[in-house]
Amino acid sequence: MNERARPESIGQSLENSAFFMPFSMNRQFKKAPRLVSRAEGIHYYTPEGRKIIDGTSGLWCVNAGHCRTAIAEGVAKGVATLDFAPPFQLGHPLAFEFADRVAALAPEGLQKVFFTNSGSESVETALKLALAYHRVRGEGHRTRLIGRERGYHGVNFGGTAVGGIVGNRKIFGALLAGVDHMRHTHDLARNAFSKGEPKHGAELADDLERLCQLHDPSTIAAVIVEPVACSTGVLVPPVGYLKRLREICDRHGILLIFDEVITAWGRLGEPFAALRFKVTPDLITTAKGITNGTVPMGAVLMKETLYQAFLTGPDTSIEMPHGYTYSAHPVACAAGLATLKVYEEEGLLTRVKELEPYWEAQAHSLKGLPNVIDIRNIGLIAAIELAPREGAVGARGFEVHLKAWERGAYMRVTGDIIALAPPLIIEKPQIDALFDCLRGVLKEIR
Ligand code: PXG
Repeated sequence: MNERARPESIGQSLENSAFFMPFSMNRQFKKAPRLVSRAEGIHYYTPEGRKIIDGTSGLWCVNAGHCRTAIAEGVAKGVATLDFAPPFQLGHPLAFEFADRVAALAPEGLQKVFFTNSGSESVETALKLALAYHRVRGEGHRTRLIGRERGYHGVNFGGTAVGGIVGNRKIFGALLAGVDHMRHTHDLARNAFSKGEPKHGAELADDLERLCQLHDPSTIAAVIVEPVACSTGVLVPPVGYLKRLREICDRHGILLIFDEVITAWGRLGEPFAALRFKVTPDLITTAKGITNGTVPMGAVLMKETLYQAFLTGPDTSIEMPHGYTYSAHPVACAAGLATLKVYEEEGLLTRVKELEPYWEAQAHSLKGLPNVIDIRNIGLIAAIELAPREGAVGARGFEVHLKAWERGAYMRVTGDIIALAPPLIIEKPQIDALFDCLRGVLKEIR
């Protein structure tokens, strides 16, 4: 057995490790690490060889399942052929090919693609594009950005500012000026145990109208929302809510950005959630499943009209002073192209349509178990919300996370909400196994 495979040596060595783990309880984790060293299909394997069902597709990104040979081969070939190419004033064919392939899957009209390396960078890019778009059209007075409570838009300054998670914001100072937030849509009193889109709450979109009246709509550049807010516990939009947001934005000349870092790439049974909800935003941010999580990459899709607005200067001017060293990285493009091939060959971008009724029924079969106060679902996503323990919000949820791990399943937990979103290749017996594991845990904990 090699050093890496010995759990007790890992436990000892990690307590003084140099690795500052992101979004983690470093001290607690390093004392009792949970490690994975291999993955295949819908499973992770621990160094000691335990098989773990991946209930959250890694971090909502491994939509085609782990270690897909075709993607690994695409990446290997890509890195051996062209390891890097500067994206500024130079090109490589895969970037153009991949952008066209992504645009072909996008909602009608969103035909231009700007590449980034993560969801956070996609969000920053979209916010900057929105501000710049208004400015080049002579509407530089539109400087405000509107997000929503309980929204998650990554961790850079813009995304943290438009995001609506107090714990992610409060220790980082004033963030961006000119940002405001709409109310979130979570309403257990009216919508608990909804299947799919909840019935009540379309009128919550009118909170945008309130902000328009407060600030004057001519000062607002863009509104950013996740079609389904996943990180804060799977908040499914009420019927008609997104359409109403679109109408208010149209009325006031405000750009609508859908943050589809999670909801794209088949998670809701369509390449993009915008297609499922039949609401077309002006910009879409995405990442994660774009390369099946294998190589970091993100993208911003925008309406052709936005792109055209930047083409007004002389031919010799740089239209958009924005971009990253690794925008359209050739290895990421190779990974993306190989990923799309797998998605298309296996019908994964629409497979969830077939799975969803079964998934929904299994999720809701947990109703009535101790402490379960809500179950909600859409696409291949489900959340089980537990009542918090008195004086210890999140303790029960975290215990579920740990106990599920012991029983052989990995599930993300936010506070007392368990979020499930397995790879889209999952089969029905595996769905049963995932929910059986959770059922066992929920019966066990107090
Ligand atoms: N927007 C949305 C909607 C996201 O879900 C980001 C932006 C940022 O993406 P990057 O690639 O910069 O992390 C995300 C990321 C969770 C979880 O457990 C969710 C995310 C990241 C980590 C954990 O819910 N989403």
